[in-house]
Amino acid sequence: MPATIDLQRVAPKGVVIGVEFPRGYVGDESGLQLHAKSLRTLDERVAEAVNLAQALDIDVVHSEGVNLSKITPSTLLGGGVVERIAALVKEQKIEVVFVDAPLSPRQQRELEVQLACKVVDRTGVILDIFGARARTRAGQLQVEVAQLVYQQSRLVRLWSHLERQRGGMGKTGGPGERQLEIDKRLLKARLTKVRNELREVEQTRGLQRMARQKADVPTVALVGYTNAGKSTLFNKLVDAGTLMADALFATLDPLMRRMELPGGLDVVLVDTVGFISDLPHELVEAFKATLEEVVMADLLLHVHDVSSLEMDAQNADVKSVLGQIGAADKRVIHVYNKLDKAPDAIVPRDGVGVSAVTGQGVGELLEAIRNRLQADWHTAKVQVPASDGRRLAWLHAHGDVTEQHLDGETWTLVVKLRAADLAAWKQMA
Ligand SMILES: Nc1nc2c(ncn2[C@@H]2O[C@H](COP(=O)(O)OP(=O)(O)OP(=O)(O)O)[C@@H](O)[C@H]2O)c(=O)[nH]1
Ligand SMILES: [Mg+2]
Repeated sequence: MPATIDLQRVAPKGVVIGVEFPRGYVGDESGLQLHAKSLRTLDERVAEAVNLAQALDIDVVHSEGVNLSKITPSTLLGGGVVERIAALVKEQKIEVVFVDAPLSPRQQRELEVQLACKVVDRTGVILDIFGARARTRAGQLQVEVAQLVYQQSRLVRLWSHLERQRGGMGKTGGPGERQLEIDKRLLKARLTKVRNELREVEQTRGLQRMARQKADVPTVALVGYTNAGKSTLFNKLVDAGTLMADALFATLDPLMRRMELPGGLDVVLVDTVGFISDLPHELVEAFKATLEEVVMADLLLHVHDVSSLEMDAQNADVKSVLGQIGAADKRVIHVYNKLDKAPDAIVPRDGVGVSAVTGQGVGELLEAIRNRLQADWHTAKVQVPASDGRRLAWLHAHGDVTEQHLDGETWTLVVKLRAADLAAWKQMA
């Protein structure tokens, strides 16, 4: 997988620069668009950028926020800032400078020349994090597509895997063809190959999803800002062995477990990638497929971190991504997590307060999931002869039996059924 930053190396020294754009600025001549104004202050965004850099094992020795009064087209940052950072790079032997903004290919190259070190922008960093954390084939392929598309515009360096493949491709290009043209062709070929493979993987996933739908197993997807505690809660709920880490994006790919809710309702629980502010649009595109599980889910659990000072801004970011992938109108339960860390937090009435670590509130959450999934089910009181094992078994398999008692030779049951199952039951009777 192509990576902007070499993860094999031990903690390269880095500098992080947050950027405040001039008022009213919406993009530059290269067509790069800024995302909607963040609710975060410059300081908060710098802190988040430092977290991103650390997630890539960069040893951040300096970070700062820069207020741009005007845009310098060639380098984005003004000459004074560039000079100052260049001195720091030299003095501290900095290997990488992370500018937390969209840089045009030209700006990135020019900054690399003037700072005399590697320069990465927000999209590049997030792509690398996603790439490092991808755990399923589909996730890896999606990140690679996004990376290839990103690199197509900048081709600043060649990747080893492309070079390796070059050997097998025979003679590329006529004499005098520029290296850049060859690179572009290799890149395009690779993109086609990865996209094809991705299509195959997605087809399989689609088939699996259809099988689940046919079996009437509802899907419940955990969504939320990165680090909200989704994977921890997922584990608490299903006791599955998901990777957990106090790092950004510990989960990249949807991870699914089938589980039984108290009362016997089977669901598939899906853990998903953490959302983040200003998700590069390349990634929103690439992840539409991964997030398809979210789009197709019967119910979303939107996990919030009540201990975070940024809960409101994160909430807005998650809602914005849900809107972008077409999942804004899903049924959702708001889950307010990490109550153990913020015991005085006020849990909004529409939500459930939990601690994924201590297990507080988890029983209530399971109950809420079941109630929401069954909100449009019908409750029926039915009587079945005790000898009719077939129909009794059918009821238990398709419905949620909440009461039952045997009176002589007849079972009386109170059972919740989907509308379609109730109709089927009536046909059988
Ligand atoms: N104190 C406390 N810590 C929690 C709780 N839930 C999660 N954490 C911690 O928060 C950190 C992030 O948890 P994860 O479950 O990895 O978060 P996530 O939402 O899956 O993160 P991404 O996969 O990166 O989006 C870990 O260090 C957890 O131990 C909680 O209820 N209380
Ligand atoms: Mg996770």
